[in-house]
Amino acid sequence: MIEVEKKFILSEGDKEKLLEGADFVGEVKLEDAYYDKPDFSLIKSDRYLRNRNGRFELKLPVSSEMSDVRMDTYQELEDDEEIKEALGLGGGSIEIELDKAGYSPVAEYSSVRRKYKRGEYTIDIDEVSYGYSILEIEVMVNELEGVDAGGKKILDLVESLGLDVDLTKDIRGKLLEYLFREKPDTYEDIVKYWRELGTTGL
Ligand code: V4E
Repeated sequence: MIEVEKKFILSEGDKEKLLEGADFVGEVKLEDAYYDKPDFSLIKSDRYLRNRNGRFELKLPVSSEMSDVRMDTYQELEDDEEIKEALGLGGGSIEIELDKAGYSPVAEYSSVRRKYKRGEYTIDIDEVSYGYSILEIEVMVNELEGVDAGGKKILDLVESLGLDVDLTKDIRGKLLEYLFREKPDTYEDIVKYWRELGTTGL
């Protein structure tokens, strides 16, 4: 299965519309520390290594054909051995190998995530420790349906509810908002690099 997700910042009224008839699944606290090298080469290459609640996760991009609306489609590795292999690291513990290769934490924050289920859609509402709130709609599709089918499902839901969002405009997720606030020069450097590649609408 492939997970397709899109982030939104919604008004309270639109949040209510979206959550109408949805089931509350639960609340979790997420403690995130993102790792990179001093030149931010991992993030620039659209790969994201984080320690979430004590476990390492590596997000790797899955390509999408959609052009005017950016969807987040990533494969996630959660096994330390697989992560080390994907990053070309040696065989010691992941902490030691990351340190040896020059990776260190570049962003740390926590979030409270409230999860809801509305039919086939999962809705996450995150309240972030540095004062930010963001909502994510997520749908699972199988490999045969493809990434674009998931994107279309999300757009169909947003359009059928008449939510007041500009789908062609990208917004900053939690990591990008953190860098925007705390490391503005780094943020500009990364986004400039992505703009040249055409991989972000920011
Ligand atoms: C994919 C991506 C990033 C990864 C971190 O995303 P974030 O929204 O901060 O994380 P979170 O906690 O919601 O992850 P989840 O729990 O869903 O796994 S940071 C930047 N990107 C790529 C990207 C891009 N190129 N352009 C735009 C506008 N947004 C994101």
